[in-house]
Amino acid sequence: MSGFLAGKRALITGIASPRSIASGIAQAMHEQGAKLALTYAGDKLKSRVEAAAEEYDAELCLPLDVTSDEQIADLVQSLESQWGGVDILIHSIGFAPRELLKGGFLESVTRDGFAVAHDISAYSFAALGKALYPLMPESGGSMLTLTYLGAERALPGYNVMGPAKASLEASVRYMAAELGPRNIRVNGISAGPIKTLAAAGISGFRDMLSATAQAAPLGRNVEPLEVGNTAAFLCSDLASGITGEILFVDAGYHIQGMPNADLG
Ligand code: NAD
Ligand code: 0WE
Repeated sequence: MSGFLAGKRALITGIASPRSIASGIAQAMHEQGAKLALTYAGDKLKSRVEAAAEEYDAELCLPLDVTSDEQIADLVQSLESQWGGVDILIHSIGFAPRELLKGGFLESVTRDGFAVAHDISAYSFAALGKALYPLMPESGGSMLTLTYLGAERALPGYNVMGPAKASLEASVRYMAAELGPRNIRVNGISAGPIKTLAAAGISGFRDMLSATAQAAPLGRNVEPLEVGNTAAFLCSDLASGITGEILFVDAGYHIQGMPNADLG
Protein backbone atom coordinates (compact mmCIF):
# COMPACT_ATOMS: atom_id res chain seq x y z
CA MET A 1 0.00 0.00 0.00
CA SER A 2 1.40 3.44 -0.87
CA GLY A 3 0.49 6.76 0.75
CA PHE A 4 2.16 8.73 3.50
CA LEU A 5 0.86 6.37 6.22
CA ALA A 6 1.91 3.17 4.43
CA GLY A 7 2.49 0.37 6.94
CA LYS A 8 1.36 2.37 10.01
CA ARG A 9 -1.02 0.66 12.45
CA ALA A 10 -3.73 3.10 13.61
CA LEU A 11 -6.20 2.63 16.46
CA ILE A 12 -9.25 4.83 15.84
CA THR A 13 -11.82 5.37 18.61
CA GLY A 14 -15.06 7.35 18.39
CA ILE A 15 -16.98 6.06 15.39
CA ALA A 16 -20.72 6.18 16.03
CA SER A 17 -21.98 7.01 12.52
CA PRO A 18 -20.70 7.76 9.01
CA ARG A 19 -20.81 11.48 10.01
CA SER A 20 -18.51 10.96 13.02
CA ILE A 21 -15.27 12.91 12.82
CA ALA A 22 -13.58 9.54 13.49
CA SER A 23 -15.16 8.20 10.27
CA GLY A 24 -13.50 11.01 8.30
CA ILE A 25 -10.22 10.14 10.00
CA ALA A 26 -10.63 6.43 9.17
CA GLN A 27 -11.31 7.28 5.52
CA ALA A 28 -8.30 9.60 5.24
CA MET A 29 -5.93 7.20 7.01
CA HIS A 30 -7.14 4.30 4.87
CA GLU A 31 -6.55 6.38 1.74
CA GLN A 32 -2.98 7.01 2.92
CA GLY A 33 -2.23 3.32 3.38
CA ALA A 34 -2.63 2.84 7.15
CA LYS A 35 -3.85 -0.42 8.70
CA LEU A 36 -6.86 0.30 10.92
CA ALA A 37 -8.33 -0.98 14.19
CA LEU A 38 -11.70 0.55 15.10
CA THR A 39 -13.40 0.56 18.50
CA TYR A 40 -17.07 0.66 19.47
CA ALA A 41 -18.54 1.97 22.73
CA GLY A 42 -21.14 -0.64 23.68
CA ASP A 43 -23.01 -3.38 21.84
CA LYS A 44 -25.52 -0.93 20.36
CA LEU A 45 -22.77 0.59 18.21
CA LYS A 46 -21.10 -2.70 17.26
CA SER A 47 -22.88 -3.23 13.92
CA ARG A 48 -22.33 0.41 12.88
CA VAL A 49 -18.62 0.20 13.56
CA GLU A 50 -18.45 -3.17 11.78
CA ALA A 51 -19.98 -1.47 8.73
CA ALA A 52 -17.28 1.22 8.94
CA ALA A 53 -14.63 -1.50 9.28
CA GLU A 54 -15.92 -3.02 6.05
CA GLU A 55 -15.94 0.35 4.27
CA TYR A 56 -12.40 1.32 5.31
CA ASP A 57 -10.86 -2.19 5.20
CA ALA A 58 -10.14 -2.17 8.95
CA GLU A 59 -8.42 -5.32 10.21
CA LEU A 60 -9.71 -5.17 13.79
CA CYS A 61 -12.96 -4.14 15.44
CA LEU A 62 -12.72 -4.06 19.25
CA PRO A 63 -14.98 -3.01 22.15
CA LEU A 64 -13.96 0.06 24.19
CA ASP A 65 -15.97 1.93 26.78
CA VAL A 66 -13.39 4.30 28.27
CA THR A 67 -15.13 4.34 31.67
CA SER A 68 -13.95 0.72 32.13
CA ASP A 69 -10.32 0.09 33.19
CA GLU A 70 -10.88 -3.55 32.29
CA GLN A 71 -11.89 -2.75 28.70
CA ILE A 72 -8.82 -0.53 28.31
CA ALA A 73 -6.62 -3.39 29.57
CA ASP A 74 -8.35 -5.89 27.23
CA LEU A 75 -7.81 -3.52 24.29
CA VAL A 76 -4.08 -3.39 25.02
CA GLN A 77 -3.99 -7.21 25.15
CA SER A 78 -5.82 -7.54 21.81
CA LEU A 79 -3.56 -5.05 20.03
CA GLU A 80 -0.48 -6.71 21.46
CA SER A 81 -1.54 -10.20 20.37
CA GLN A 82 -3.05 -9.23 16.98
CA TRP A 83 -0.61 -6.59 15.81
CA GLY A 84 2.33 -6.80 18.22
CA GLY A 85 2.08 -3.03 18.74
CA VAL A 86 0.49 0.17 17.44
CA ASP A 87 1.85 3.35 15.80
CA ILE A 88 -1.08 5.78 16.00
CA LEU A 89 -3.79 6.49 18.60
CA ILE A 90 -6.84 8.55 17.62
CA HIS A 91 -9.02 9.72 20.52
CA SER A 92 -12.31 11.09 19.20
CA ILE A 93 -14.48 10.76 22.29
CA GLY A 94 -16.46 13.36 24.20
CA PHE A 95 -19.47 13.20 26.47
CA ALA A 96 -21.34 15.19 29.12
CA PRO A 97 -24.79 14.35 30.50
CA ARG A 98 -27.26 16.06 28.19
CA GLU A 99 -28.85 18.18 30.97
CA LEU A 100 -25.52 19.98 31.45
CA LEU A 101 -25.56 21.28 27.86
CA LYS A 102 -28.75 23.27 28.42
CA GLY A 103 -29.04 26.73 29.96
CA GLY A 104 -26.08 28.34 31.68
CA PHE A 105 -22.90 26.71 33.03
CA LEU A 106 -23.56 27.39 36.73
CA GLU A 107 -27.25 26.76 36.27
CA SER A 108 -26.68 23.22 34.91
CA VAL A 109 -23.43 22.03 36.49
CA THR A 110 -23.45 19.28 39.15
CA ARG A 111 -20.65 17.41 40.92
CA ASP A 112 -21.54 14.15 39.13
CA GLY A 113 -22.00 15.73 35.70
CA PHE A 114 -18.70 17.59 36.01
CA ALA A 115 -16.94 14.35 36.94
CA VAL A 116 -18.50 12.34 34.10
CA ALA A 117 -17.65 15.01 31.50
CA HIS A 118 -14.03 15.18 32.65
CA ASP A 119 -13.70 11.39 32.99
CA ILE A 120 -14.97 10.54 29.50
CA SER A 121 -13.79 13.63 27.61
CA ALA A 122 -10.37 14.30 29.17
CA TYR A 123 -9.08 11.56 31.52
CA SER A 124 -9.76 8.92 28.85
CA PHE A 125 -7.07 10.41 26.57
CA ALA A 126 -4.48 10.23 29.35
CA ALA A 127 -5.66 6.72 30.25
CA LEU A 128 -5.33 5.49 26.65
CA GLY A 129 -1.97 7.23 26.25
CA LYS A 130 -0.69 5.60 29.46
CA ALA A 131 -1.94 2.16 28.36
CA LEU A 132 -0.74 2.34 24.76
CA TYR A 133 2.61 4.14 24.71
CA PRO A 134 4.44 0.96 25.75
CA LEU A 135 3.08 -0.69 22.58
CA MET A 136 4.56 1.99 20.33
CA PRO A 137 7.84 1.09 18.59
CA GLU A 138 11.18 2.59 19.58
CA SER A 139 11.16 4.50 16.27
CA GLY A 140 8.21 6.51 17.62
CA GLY A 141 4.48 6.99 17.35
CA SER A 142 1.71 9.55 17.38
CA MET A 143 -1.35 10.36 19.50
CA LEU A 144 -4.15 12.73 18.51
CA THR A 145 -7.31 14.00 20.16
CA LEU A 146 -10.24 16.17 19.07
CA THR A 147 -11.03 19.40 20.86
CA TYR A 148 -13.13 22.53 20.43
CA LEU A 149 -12.79 26.32 20.75
CA GLY A 150 -14.97 26.10 23.89
CA ALA A 151 -11.76 25.11 25.73
CA GLU A 152 -10.44 28.67 25.45
CA ARG A 153 -13.52 30.86 24.94
CA ALA A 154 -16.87 30.86 26.70
CA LEU A 155 -19.44 29.67 24.18
CA PRO A 156 -23.19 29.58 24.92
CA GLY A 157 -24.40 26.11 25.96
CA TYR A 158 -21.05 24.32 25.70
CA ASN A 159 -20.90 24.69 29.49
CA VAL A 160 -19.06 21.91 31.37
CA MET A 161 -17.53 20.63 28.11
CA GLY A 162 -15.43 23.85 28.05
CA PRO A 163 -13.47 23.04 31.23
CA ALA A 164 -13.29 19.38 30.13
CA LYS A 165 -11.72 20.36 26.78
CA ALA A 166 -9.35 22.77 28.57
CA SER A 167 -8.20 19.81 30.69
CA LEU A 168 -7.86 17.69 27.54
CA GLU A 169 -5.70 20.35 25.83
CA ALA A 170 -3.45 20.68 28.89
CA SER A 171 -3.15 16.88 28.89
CA VAL A 172 -1.92 17.06 25.27
CA ARG A 173 0.95 19.30 26.42
CA TYR A 174 1.88 17.18 29.44
CA MET A 175 1.76 13.98 27.40
CA ALA A 176 3.83 15.56 24.60
CA ALA A 177 6.46 16.73 27.11
CA GLU A 178 6.75 13.29 28.70
CA LEU A 179 6.69 11.16 25.54
CA GLY A 180 8.86 13.41 23.36
CA PRO A 181 12.08 11.62 24.38
CA ARG A 182 10.54 8.39 23.00
CA ASN A 183 9.75 10.18 19.72
CA ILE A 184 6.02 9.90 20.42
CA ARG A 185 4.22 13.05 19.30
CA VAL A 186 0.96 14.18 20.93
CA ASN A 187 -1.33 16.74 19.32
CA GLY A 188 -4.93 17.98 19.15
CA ILE A 189 -7.18 19.18 16.36
CA SER A 190 -9.64 21.90 17.28
CA ALA A 191 -12.45 21.30 14.79
CA GLY A 192 -15.15 23.77 13.83
CA PRO A 193 -18.75 22.72 14.50
CA ILE A 194 -19.95 19.72 12.47
CA LYS A 195 -23.41 18.17 12.58
CA THR A 196 -22.56 14.75 14.06
CA LEU A 197 -24.56 12.57 16.51
CA ALA A 198 -22.89 14.41 19.41
CA ALA A 199 -24.26 17.66 17.97
CA ALA A 200 -27.72 16.42 17.01
CA GLY A 201 -30.42 17.40 19.44
CA ILE A 202 -28.46 20.31 20.86
CA SER A 203 -30.98 23.11 20.66
CA GLY A 204 -29.84 25.95 18.44
CA PHE A 205 -27.07 23.91 16.80
CA ARG A 206 -28.33 24.73 13.30
CA ASP A 207 -28.22 28.46 14.02
CA MET A 208 -24.73 28.04 15.43
CA LEU A 209 -23.61 26.26 12.27
CA SER A 210 -24.86 29.05 10.03
CA ALA A 211 -23.47 31.80 12.29
CA THR A 212 -19.98 30.23 12.31
CA ALA A 213 -20.05 29.61 8.54
CA GLN A 214 -20.96 33.29 8.04
CA ALA A 215 -18.15 34.57 10.26
CA ALA A 216 -15.44 32.17 9.01
CA PRO A 217 -12.88 33.43 6.45
CA LEU A 218 -13.77 30.52 4.17
CA GLY A 219 -17.48 31.34 4.50
CA ARG A 220 -18.49 27.77 5.28
CA ASN A 221 -18.18 25.00 7.85
CA VAL A 222 -15.75 22.07 7.72
CA GLU A 223 -16.40 18.42 6.80
CA PRO A 224 -15.27 15.32 8.72
CA LEU A 225 -12.93 14.37 5.85
CA GLU A 226 -11.13 17.75 6.11
CA VAL A 227 -10.47 17.00 9.77
CA GLY A 228 -9.49 13.46 8.71
CA ASN A 229 -6.93 14.64 6.17
CA THR A 230 -5.36 16.93 8.78
CA ALA A 231 -5.30 14.04 11.28
CA ALA A 232 -3.57 11.82 8.70
CA PHE A 233 -0.93 14.51 8.15
CA LEU A 234 -0.36 15.15 11.88
CA CYS A 235 0.08 11.43 12.59
CA SER A 236 2.46 10.93 9.67
CA ASP A 237 6.20 11.48 9.32
CA LEU A 238 5.35 14.64 7.33
CA ALA A 239 4.58 16.24 10.72
CA SER A 240 7.73 14.92 12.45
CA GLY A 241 8.51 18.34 13.93
CA ILE A 242 5.07 19.00 15.46
CA THR A 243 4.16 18.00 19.01
CA GLY A 244 2.13 19.45 21.88
CA GLU A 245 0.19 21.51 19.34
CA ILE A 246 -3.50 22.31 18.97
CA LEU A 247 -4.20 22.84 15.27
CA PHE A 248 -7.45 24.53 14.21
CA VAL A 249 -9.44 22.99 11.35
CA ASP A 250 -12.33 25.45 11.47
CA ALA A 251 -12.37 27.33 8.14
CA GLY A 252 -10.46 30.07 9.99
CA TYR A 253 -13.30 31.00 12.37
CA HIS A 254 -11.08 31.43 15.45
CA ILE A 255 -8.91 34.18 13.93
CA GLN A 256 -11.80 36.57 13.41
CA GLY A 257 -12.23 39.47 15.81
CA MET A 258 -15.73 40.30 14.64
CA PRO A 259 -18.19 38.74 12.20
CA ASN A 260 -17.73 39.79 8.57
CA ALA A 261 -19.58 42.99 7.85
CA ASP A 262 -20.34 44.75 4.59
CA LEU A 263 -18.40 48.01 4.88
CA GLY A 264 -19.75 49.33 1.58
P1 NAD B 1 -19.83 11.49 17.52
O1 NAD B 1 -21.06 11.41 18.36
O2 NAD B 1 -19.89 10.92 16.17
O3 NAD B 1 -18.59 10.86 18.31
C1 NAD B 1 -18.48 10.89 19.71
C2 NAD B 1 -17.97 9.52 20.11
O4 NAD B 1 -17.71 9.42 21.51
C3 NAD B 1 -18.99 8.41 19.77
O5 NAD B 1 -18.43 7.49 18.88
C4 NAD B 1 -19.24 7.76 21.12
O6 NAD B 1 -19.44 6.36 21.02
C5 NAD B 1 -17.95 8.09 21.85
N1 NAD B 1 -18.08 7.90 23.29
C6 NAD B 1 -18.91 8.53 24.16
N2 NAD B 1 -18.79 7.98 25.39
C7 NAD B 1 -17.84 7.00 25.30
C8 NAD B 1 -17.28 6.06 26.21
N3 NAD B 1 -17.67 6.03 27.51
N4 NAD B 1 -16.33 5.20 25.76
C9 NAD B 1 -15.93 5.22 24.48
N5 NAD B 1 -16.43 6.08 23.54
C10 NAD B 1 -17.39 6.95 23.96
O7 NAD B 1 -19.44 13.04 17.48
P2 NAD B 1 -18.13 13.78 16.93
O8 NAD B 1 -18.56 15.17 16.72
O9 NAD B 1 -17.52 13.01 15.85
O10 NAD B 1 -17.18 13.80 18.23
C11 NAD B 1 -15.86 13.31 18.22
C12 NAD B 1 -14.93 14.25 18.98
O11 NAD B 1 -14.86 15.48 18.27
C13 NAD B 1 -15.42 14.61 20.38
O12 NAD B 1 -14.31 14.69 21.25
C14 NAD B 1 -15.99 16.00 20.18
O13 NAD B 1 -15.97 16.74 21.38
C15 NAD B 1 -15.04 16.54 19.16
N6 NAD B 1 -15.47 17.73 18.42
C16 NAD B 1 -16.69 17.74 17.79
C17 NAD B 1 -17.09 18.87 17.08
C18 NAD B 1 -18.44 18.93 16.41
O14 NAD B 1 -18.96 20.01 16.18
N7 NAD B 1 -19.05 17.82 16.04
C19 NAD B 1 -16.25 19.98 17.01
C20 NAD B 1 -15.00 19.93 17.66
C21 NAD B 1 -14.63 18.80 18.36
O1 0WE C 1 -17.77 18.51 21.74
C1 0WE C 1 -18.82 18.61 21.15
C2 0WE C 1 -19.99 17.70 21.49
C3 0WE C 1 -20.10 17.57 22.96
C4 0WE C 1 -21.22 16.71 23.50
C5 0WE C 1 -22.46 16.58 22.91
C6 0WE C 1 -23.44 15.80 23.53
C7 0WE C 1 -24.82 15.63 22.99
C8 0WE C 1 -25.49 14.38 23.49
C9 0WE C 1 -20.98 16.10 24.70
N1 0WE C 1 -21.91 15.36 25.32
C10 0WE C 1 -23.11 15.19 24.76
N2 0WE C 1 -24.04 14.46 25.46
C11 0WE C 1 -25.23 14.09 24.92
O2 0WE C 1 -26.08 13.47 25.62
N3 0WE C 1 -18.95 19.58 20.18
C12 0WE C 1 -17.82 20.45 19.93
C13 0WE C 1 -20.18 19.81 19.41
C14 0WE C 1 -20.95 20.87 20.15
O3 0WE C 1 -21.73 20.57 21.20
C15 0WE C 1 -22.26 21.74 21.68
C16 0WE C 1 -21.81 22.81 20.90
C17 0WE C 1 -20.94 22.25 19.91
C18 0WE C 1 -20.21 22.99 18.87
C19 0WE C 1 -23.11 21.96 22.74
C20 0WE C 1 -23.55 23.25 23.02
C21 0WE C 1 -23.09 24.32 22.27
C22 0WE C 1 -22.21 24.10 21.19
